[in-house]
Amino acid sequence: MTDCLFCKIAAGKIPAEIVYEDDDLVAFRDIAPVAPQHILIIPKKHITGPSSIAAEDEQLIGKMMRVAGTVAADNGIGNAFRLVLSNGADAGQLVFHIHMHIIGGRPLHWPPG
Ligand code: DGP
Repeated sequence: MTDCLFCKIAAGKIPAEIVYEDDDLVAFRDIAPVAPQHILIIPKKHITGPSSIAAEDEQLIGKMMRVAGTVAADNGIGNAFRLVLSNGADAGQLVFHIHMHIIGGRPLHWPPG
């Protein structure tokens, strides 16, 4: 998608502090961290959000979850981290390219905000 911020980050057209990349996924530091470790992991494929995941995306999204765990471990929070996906503006989704927040490095409370 041409006018998507995270597609542009995935394509290297907008700079980001990338901590992981492969053919399918990119993980980069959130520009407004809410914890000492706050990383976003995205598929390079444009998917608008969780409710737009198609059956053909199941393997990709499963990989995103698996790699999130390794990214967390590689950044020192492998034993205590939270994965967050927001769907829709009313849920706080600001960027409409699916992304999973990997958050850790401080106590994480429940319920989240
Ligand atoms: P959400 O509210 O779930 O849609 O989260 C969007 C996140 O994206 C938010 O935590 C801030 C982050 N973000 C927005 N613009 C940029 C950017 O240009 N670069 C980076 N690294 N993160 C961004």
